[in-house]
Amino acid sequence: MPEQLVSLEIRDDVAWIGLDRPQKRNAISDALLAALDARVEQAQAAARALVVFGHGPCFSAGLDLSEHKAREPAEVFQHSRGWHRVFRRIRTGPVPAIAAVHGACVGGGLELAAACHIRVAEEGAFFALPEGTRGIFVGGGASVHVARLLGAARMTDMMLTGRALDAAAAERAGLVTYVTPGGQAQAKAAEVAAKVARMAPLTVMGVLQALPRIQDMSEEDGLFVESMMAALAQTGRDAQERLAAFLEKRAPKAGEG
Ligand code: 1HE
Repeated sequence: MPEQLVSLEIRDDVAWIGLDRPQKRNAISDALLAALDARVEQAQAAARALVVFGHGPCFSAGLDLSEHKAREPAEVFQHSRGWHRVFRRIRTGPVPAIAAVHGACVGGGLELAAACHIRVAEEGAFFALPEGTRGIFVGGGASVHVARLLGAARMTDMMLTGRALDAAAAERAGLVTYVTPGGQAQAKAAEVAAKVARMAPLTVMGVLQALPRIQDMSEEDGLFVESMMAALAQTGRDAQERLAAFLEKRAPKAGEG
């Protein structure tokens, strides 16, 4: 039987996407990347939040180095563009994605986590960009997206020295927004995903579609798009019902969940 490579389970509006190649530390081979792409497409059609996690001892060891020993420049270029396509599906798709990280989250594994919208890490997780040690460069979007999360200065340090960030340092740097005790990343991700799945669809659309684009705009253009998005969200049926629920004391107060 062929290896499954990526598992998918849907429970209560949440899709659980598991990198499932633990004997190779979930190293991302071409086949695993294709399986991930297919699973993400299925999950986005069926769920309101998705969680990406790793089976076995870690999240992911990144690029499958065994497939990269001898590739021509044009092949590497197309391969990198392929990673961008798959991660773009996650980043710009309709469903918020949460990475639940334990153990190693390195190289392309970190790029995958960075493609998700929220990152949860357990104590003991670590983040690194060992490309320099291997004589290669990032190719799954890190120069743009990891640099935005961490700041180019920290990414430069990680790439030039091979330094790893533990979960606490990753939280201080803004890479992860929840740190849990060992063994608890998936439980926390489930809690976060349940909240995300209940959020108003047009607000989710604004956060996933407008907010990242606004980061690339001038101040005036960004504020213009924000107002357009507000006009769209606030005049929807969902807003009318949710605002009324608060005013009639049927909805939780801010911070209550
Ligand atoms: C692999 C890979 C891999 C493990 N490609 N086979 N990524 C890296 O440079 C990270 C390389 N991996 C590691 O540093 C370590 O494996 C870990 C810290 C992630 C985990 O250590 P450990 O002790 O749990 O496992 P291990 O004994 O090192 O590895 C177990 C097996 O997985 C072993 O194979 P085996 O047949 O000898 O059992 C390893 O060879 C295999 N394995 N990682 C292939 N990455 C779009 S560009 C992105 C660029 C990058 O991602 S660069 C970063 C690459």
